[in-house]
Amino acid sequence: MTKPHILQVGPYPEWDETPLNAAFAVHRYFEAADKQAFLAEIGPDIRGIATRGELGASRAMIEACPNLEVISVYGVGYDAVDLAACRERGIRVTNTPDVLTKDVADLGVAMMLCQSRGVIGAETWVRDGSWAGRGLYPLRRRVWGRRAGILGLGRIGLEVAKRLKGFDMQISYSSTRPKPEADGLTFVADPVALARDVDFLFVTLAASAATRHIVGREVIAALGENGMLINISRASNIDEEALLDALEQGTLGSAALDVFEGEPALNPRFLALDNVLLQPHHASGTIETRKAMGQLVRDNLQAHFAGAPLPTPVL
Ligand code: 8YV
Repeated sequence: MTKPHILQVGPYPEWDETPLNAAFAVHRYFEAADKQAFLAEIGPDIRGIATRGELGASRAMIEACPNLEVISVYGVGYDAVDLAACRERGIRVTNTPDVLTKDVADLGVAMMLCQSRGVIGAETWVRDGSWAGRGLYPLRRRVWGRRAGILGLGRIGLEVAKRLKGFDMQISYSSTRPKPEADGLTFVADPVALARDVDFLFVTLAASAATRHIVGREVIAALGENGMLINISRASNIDEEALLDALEQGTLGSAALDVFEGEPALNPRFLALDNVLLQPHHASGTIETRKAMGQLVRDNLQAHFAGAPLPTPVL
């Protein structure tokens, strides 16, 4: 039997490349020098796309593949896949939920701790001789017992809340509606009101056109000069210009960010700031989770081509 032809949008770890190449005829989009010419040549053969959360699949890419049947996303977020283009042609879309939830929550909480206690600066303080030369490291803010807000109480938001309870924090959340599973958490419908009442604001929303810049100037101002914004979702949920202005002017205390507009080429204004912790979009980046994500990407593709139910369908 001939292997289905698939388009691979970005690289995967070696442990995924081998089984992917064994099961499919793989065309590596990311290695093509002339991407348009590459798509024009192999597009008609392509029946599946294997992509990553942040890379997605654009309408142009989808249209260049007239025989496309399925798009399998390595990631829970599928906002970079043009779903309208998929719906028009009945193209199936899958993602990798659940397997990454706890790692993403872990990194969010690690970023909060790291930033609030100044762990990176304190490490430098030891290494550059400041401890011996200048004395004690400047004091930073406590985490336990303070107030946390979670914007978007889905799977990841709930896991963040579970962890924050261990720090005896007062936890509030904003979501489209109150959630029965939000045991011990206070519902605040308005994100501005949520931000006003907390010290740490976690953004754990699934991104969509409706959530674009939901964290705008008002939310950032409400969080204020002692507040910290932690983003482990998508950059589009935050008005980055407003965030940069507030961080530069000190009207927002600090931020801890795993995602950026135009990443990995982030706005250089971030690099000049010392009140922001920068991470390279790796909240799901553990060996265990990435292996499970890669397996699920293949399981979805294989189920589709075998005519079996998709394990984790989006569309
Ligand atoms: C990325 C993600 O897909 O789950 C998501 O939505 O953004 C991530 O897991 C991951 O960084 C791999 O590129």
